[in-house]
Amino acid sequence: MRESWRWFGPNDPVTISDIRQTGATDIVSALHHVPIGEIWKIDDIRKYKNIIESGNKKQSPLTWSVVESIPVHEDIKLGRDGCQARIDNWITSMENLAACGIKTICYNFMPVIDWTRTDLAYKLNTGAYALRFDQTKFSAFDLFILQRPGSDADYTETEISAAREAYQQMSSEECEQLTDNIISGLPGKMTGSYSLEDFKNALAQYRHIGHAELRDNLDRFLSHVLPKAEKLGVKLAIHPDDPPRDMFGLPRIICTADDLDRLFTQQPSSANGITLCVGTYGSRPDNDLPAMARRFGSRINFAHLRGVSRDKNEQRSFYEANHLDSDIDMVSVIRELLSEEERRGRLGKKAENEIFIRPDHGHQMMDDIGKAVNPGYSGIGRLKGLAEVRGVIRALSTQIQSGS
Ligand code: DNO
Repeated sequence: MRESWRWFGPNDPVTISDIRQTGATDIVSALHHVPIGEIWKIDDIRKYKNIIESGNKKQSPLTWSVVESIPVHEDIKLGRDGCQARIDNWITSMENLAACGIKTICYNFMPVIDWTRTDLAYKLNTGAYALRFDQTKFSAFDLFILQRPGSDADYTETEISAAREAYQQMSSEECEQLTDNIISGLPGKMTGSYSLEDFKNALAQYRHIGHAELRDNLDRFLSHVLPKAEKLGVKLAIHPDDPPRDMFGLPRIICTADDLDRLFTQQPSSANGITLCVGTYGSRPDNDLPAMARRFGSRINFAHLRGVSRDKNEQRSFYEANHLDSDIDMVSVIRELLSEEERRGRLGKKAENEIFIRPDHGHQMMDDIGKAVNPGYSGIGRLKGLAEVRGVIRALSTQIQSGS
């Protein structure tokens, strides 16, 4: 298991020296400044890698090992004429990364929006702040703020009246904040940030794209990317759609174990793999995370170890809980990941196949409260998450080694 940490680049308030103190050994990052769809040049990658690794001789070393993410241009997801040039650019970026030794690449195939939350500072009873997705607030945004044409067909009468009530109770500042949270693009954004009008237009482009069409477009993308990845020894890691279900009338196709089965049936290449984002998959009650970790073990190239706590009466709403105390049995998930590594070891490929894990979306707590942070990516909360998860890994590894 390789402990990694996401770093958003030189402007990230959590610095490389801070990260060294966490005990993580690997960095997860991206060239966030390169416009989506353009090539990541080798010189830029080297420069960036150098910022991360230049202190390695004197200090405990950090290696840029995982890319999260090379964004996939909307033209590719839409299967537009001319998208081949965008696919070629994506491949060139992958080749350039591989030439610099960076061979694990996370990406996603969510149309228009990336991960989405309604609250970025949801106060917990501990006094810390968490991220939250509230289905009623989300519907209120879709129906009454965005006023997406046709949106009422996606909700029941009861949902519409609950959303109307929530909307009527929101102040104009709250409406603005909600709009901002949903459409302005969270950190590490893989999509643009939109005005309400642009956002509506972006959604409208998918009018004729259903699940089948989007899957075909993913297939087309992968059928070009995977053969090259195999040759380069690059491992891809598709991130699930977060939250894992259709939103704004857009199809979302990486949400469940069935979706993953379909993905690997269509594209069996050994380079085709996943990011097991435990929190994302876990925000659906029908995803059994330890079972998924077991079933897709050989395909897991990267894991985000965080948990969510779903609302009792509305299972689509959740907040991001402590890493070990959520609706997900994290200890069992970690046990599955360790067994997978052991299996790889028996096949003689442990070293090159260790699974990169990272803590994800920590709480904003203690000295981080009141600081400008990237939502979900403040230092102390993630440090707590990493420390907890590390303890579990250590304890389970000892048990596994001693055969108990
Ligand atoms: C959120 C992240 C996502 C993720 C992308 C992967 O914190 O998990 O932004 O990086 O969806 O492509």
